[in-house]
Amino acid sequence: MVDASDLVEFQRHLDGAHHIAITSHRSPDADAVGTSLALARYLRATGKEVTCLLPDAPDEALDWMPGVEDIVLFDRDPGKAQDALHRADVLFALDYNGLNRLGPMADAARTATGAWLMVDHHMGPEDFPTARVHDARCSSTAELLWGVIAGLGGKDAVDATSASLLYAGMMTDTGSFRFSSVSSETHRVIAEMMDRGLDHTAVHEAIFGEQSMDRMKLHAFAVVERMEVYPEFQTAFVHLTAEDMARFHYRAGYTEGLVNRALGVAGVKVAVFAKESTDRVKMSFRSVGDFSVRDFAEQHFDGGGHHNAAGGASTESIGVVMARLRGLLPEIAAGIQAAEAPKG
Ligand SMILES: [Mn+2]
Repeated sequence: MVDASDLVEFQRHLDGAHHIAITSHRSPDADAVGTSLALARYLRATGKEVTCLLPDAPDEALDWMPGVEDIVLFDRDPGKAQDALHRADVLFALDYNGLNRLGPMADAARTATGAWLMVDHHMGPEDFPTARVHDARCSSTAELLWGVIAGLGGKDAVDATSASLLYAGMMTDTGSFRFSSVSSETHRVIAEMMDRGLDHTAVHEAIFGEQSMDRMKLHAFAVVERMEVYPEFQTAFVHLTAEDMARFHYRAGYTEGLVNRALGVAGVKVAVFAKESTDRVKMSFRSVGDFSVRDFAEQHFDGGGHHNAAGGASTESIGVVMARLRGLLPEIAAGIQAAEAPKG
């Protein structure tokens, strides 16, 4: 929920701003991109000049989002990105709360002189922003951003297109509305989106409906050849090597959802997906129920995130990471048991 007092500062900074930069995290997901584009649409409707900036490209499943082609990508056009960052009177940080989440764009962002405004739902926000709307219990940045726009008096500027952008963030960040972060407020916001002409079927279809043959084969390969299920520990792992991904002509976003396949195995309460990337092994953690993958990721893999959905990374080899995960199985199982034990 958005507190009206949080928005007084937002309004004050926006009133005096001409150039606004909207930024979000590297490997941007639907919540990051959808909120960036929806906020840009609202601010432009109020007469501002807005540039959306991302460290790198969103995955192909978001190609349908109106305006995505105009986003300035730091890794493709660093000069243009730097200009926009430095020219901005106000900079938004959406769906992240630490500048290191900008990866290669972080240094340029640190030297920006405008006022930072944050809207985010991850744990442990840094204090670089001048003002922020932050709620770690909220389903998504999209849900929070609706509260921000409504609070600033911009409800009428949210049309069917903006509604679809916000809905995409809410839908994907909640695993299609099944995570415990979903509240009655989440559904009230969706009701508002539907009143504005949201075509929720079209959004779902655009994101999950169609996929390339390469992606489908990569998922099939991962499930058949690279999934390890440990029923006695209620845990499943999936991993992909760089070679695996090259074999199926990997593109950004291809591995989206793989961790949920592991989590979907009957009896599995904790799932981990690990993949080799250029300089490190990247990991996604998911759980159902009371076991906190955020704590687990933080403790063992320099990660963080949410209670049921977290990320992490390691500079060890994929082989070492997988061996370490297997070694942690008893600890995970004990954690699941402890989390499920009756309290008090
Ligand atoms: Mn998010």
